Amino acid sequence: MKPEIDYTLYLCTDRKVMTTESIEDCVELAIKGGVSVVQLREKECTSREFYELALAVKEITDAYEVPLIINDRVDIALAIGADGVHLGQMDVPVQAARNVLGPDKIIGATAHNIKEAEKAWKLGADYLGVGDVFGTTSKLDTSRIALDELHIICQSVPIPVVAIGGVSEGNIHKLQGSGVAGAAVISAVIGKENITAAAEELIKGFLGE
Ligand code: 3NM
Repeated sequence: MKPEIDYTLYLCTDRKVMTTESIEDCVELAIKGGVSVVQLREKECTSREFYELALAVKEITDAYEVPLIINDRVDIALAIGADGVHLGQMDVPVQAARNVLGPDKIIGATAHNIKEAEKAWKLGADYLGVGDVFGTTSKLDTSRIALDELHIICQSVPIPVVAIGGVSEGNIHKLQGSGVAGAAVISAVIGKENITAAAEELIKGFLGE
């Protein structure tokens, strides 16, 4: 059965940004702060390294019962028994991933506008990552999306939408009322000295506490 995912605080990993020695450490510290879903995002390692890292991270996410999503790589998601995969516009199409992964895996897709969002939903995506909402410094090839457009996307698709790009403790409250199911972050969690506290603060900000 497809897992129910709480998207409130969605962590994407990035070894260039993290303040810990290892990805495993930053994932565990972030989960302790309340991160509700983890995406393992590796851009520069071999397939073997990615596979082995994914297995190691899965031990942690399993121990805390937090879902694990693999970025880009349908094969690695399948090989390690991850909960799903996240696909960008340059990755294999959603329906091709669905053919490989079957009905029970989560497939997330990146969308930068309403057209891409509706297309991904119609092709069978389970959730959308929509950005760049606040101006990221962690990814180069992004373009900003206005909060108004984010809101329209949330109203246009019946699947959860997660806002991404430059989300921080100082701006996460602006997502309230937009209709998003959560916020996806890299630097505002794993780029901080106290990763656990950073995650806790973001959740409070998102929930308006
Ligand atoms: N995708 P940070 S922005 C992975 O706009 C990613 O599609 C984006 O990192 C998009 O929280 C982004 O440090 C990086 O800004 C998010």
